[in-house]
Formats: sequence, C-alpha cells, structure tokens
Amino acid sequence: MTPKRRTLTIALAALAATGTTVVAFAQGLPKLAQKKTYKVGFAQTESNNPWRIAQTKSMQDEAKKLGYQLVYTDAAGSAAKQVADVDSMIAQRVDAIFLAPREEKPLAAAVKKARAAGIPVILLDRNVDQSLAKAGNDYVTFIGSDFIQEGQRVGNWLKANMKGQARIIQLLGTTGSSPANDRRKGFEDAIKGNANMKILASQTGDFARDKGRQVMETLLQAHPDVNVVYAHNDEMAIGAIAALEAAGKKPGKDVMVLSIDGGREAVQLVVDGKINYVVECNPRFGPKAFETLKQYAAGQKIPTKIINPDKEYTPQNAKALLSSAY
Ligand code: GYE
Repeated sequence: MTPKRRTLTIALAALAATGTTVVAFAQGLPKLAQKKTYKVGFAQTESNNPWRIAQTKSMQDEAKKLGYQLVYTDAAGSAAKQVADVDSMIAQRVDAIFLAPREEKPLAAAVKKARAAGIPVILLDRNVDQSLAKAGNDYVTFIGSDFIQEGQRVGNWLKANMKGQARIIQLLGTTGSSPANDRRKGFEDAIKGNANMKILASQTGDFARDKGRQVMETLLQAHPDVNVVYAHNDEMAIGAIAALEAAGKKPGKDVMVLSIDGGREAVQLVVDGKINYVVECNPRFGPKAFETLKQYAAGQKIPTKIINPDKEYTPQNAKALLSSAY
C-alpha cells in the first residue's frame, strides 16, 4: 500500500468508527445526454394478457416512430428473471431503462443497481416499495394509474348500486405487486364501516384468466351465497365468469362482476350484461414514456409521479366506447 493510500484507508476507518456512512458514488439521479437517438431498455413483466400486449405494442410503436433502438425483455411472470433482465440491460449499456416492476420489493434493488451504474430508470405502470427506492433519487418518476383511486371507484360504485347485502369475493392481483396492494386498499377503505358490505374471501388469481377461474371455482364451493365478484383485472373477471356459468349462475345478474382494465373483451361483456362495471387502466404508455425521457434529457424538472387519467365503463356508455377500448 502506498503511503497516500494508507492515509486514506485510515481516514475512512476513522469516519466509519464515528458511524458516518461512506458512499462510493454520488447520490441523486444519473444525467441523460441529449441525443438524436437512444438505445433504451424496456423490461416487461409478462405477456400473458391483452393489457400487456397493448402496452408492449405502444412502447414499440413509439420507439419506432422516434427512430430509437428498443431493447425489449419479457420476464415471463418471474421477478427473478426481471432482475436478471435489468442486469443484462446494464451490461449492454443502454442509455435509459423503462421498467414495469412485477413486484414492489425485489425490483427496488434492480432500480438501485441501474442508478449506481449511471443509467436513469423510469417506472411504468407498476411501482416499487417506496421505503426501498425513491422517485427523484433512485428513479426518475413513476408513470401509471392511481391504483388506490381505481379500487375506491369500484367500492363507491358498489355502494351506490347495490341493493341489499353485498357478499363479496375479491380476486387479488399478483401478490406483492403495487396494483394488487393498492386496488385492495382503495376498495376496502371505500366499503369499510358499511354493515351491508361483507368480503367473504380474498385470494390471488395472479392477474391471470385461468388462475382466476380456478380460484373462483374453489371459492364458489365454500361461499355459494356470493353475490359480488371484485376482480383486480379483466382477465380474472373473465375467468370468474366462466366459473360462475359452469356453476349455473348468471354473471351480471345473480352475481355482480366488477373489474379493472377495460380491454375490448371486458367492455363487450359490459355490453352483454355479464360485467356490471369496469374502471379503465390505460395501457398505452408509449407517447408519454418517451416524451418524459426527452424532457428529462433536456434537463426539465420531472414530477415524481405522472398519473394517467382513467375512464370507466358502465352499461350506459359501454357500447359507445367499445371501439376505443384497447
Ligand atoms: O391491470 C393487469 C396487468 O400493472 C396496471 O397488470 C398493471 C396491471 C393490469 O397484468 O392487467
């Protein structure tokens, strides 16, 4: 060890002894240079439903329009694979990363790794655990819906439209994901304290159609008196409809079906009277995502959350809005 290095080591050890944390790199967001074209990563969480497919298409279309290179990965429903996908984007030295974090906690670490490597991250559609990673420091911003409000809107609609007792089965989204956590919270807060509203069971259907059907089948046996299904997304609602019909019940009539997303198939089911109410969650992120990236490169101040406005589909408006649903 050179004498200079020895002095530095002793100084750092002395600092550590006082309890001071010694950080190897600067805090704060990495800069993004203004360029004609970028190589940008998009780490998708899975591709098993129309919502995801619409989101990926919107991102690819916009990248193409701008002439940017999009490095696309699909984590196929595995948070561990998504962490590895981000690692590979870092190794490929992309200019920036768009990330749709499958689960709140494991992906917070991936966000920090990208930042430490000097690559800015913009979160799309799902968030990370706010106690583990912070907007404006670890990642640039979150672009997506207000999931708490989505859940509240479903709860409020139910309060306004339910005659008599509501006996509810709640099909939860992916465990540990921000939309599942928040759509549950918003809904449960909205109906809390109402003696006419009772949740019989809440179980995850992992945002997937077939899982939703299977879970609904099982829960129907335990709770044959259910008269409301609240599904955290359309796919699980469509699965639940299959289970209800197989059990000889009329979805939309014997059992109210409420959902979130607003894909074309679900909106058609509102027209058909099998789904009673859908809060939209818009998957068309491309234009906003890339516009935000350019603003960031230009040094503009980016808000820590950018919330997409969401419509709603009811028996009154579903037919007129069908053609604009994704
Ligand atoms: O509702 C669901 C998707 O994260 C907001 O994830 C998104 C949700 C969306 O798989 O269909």
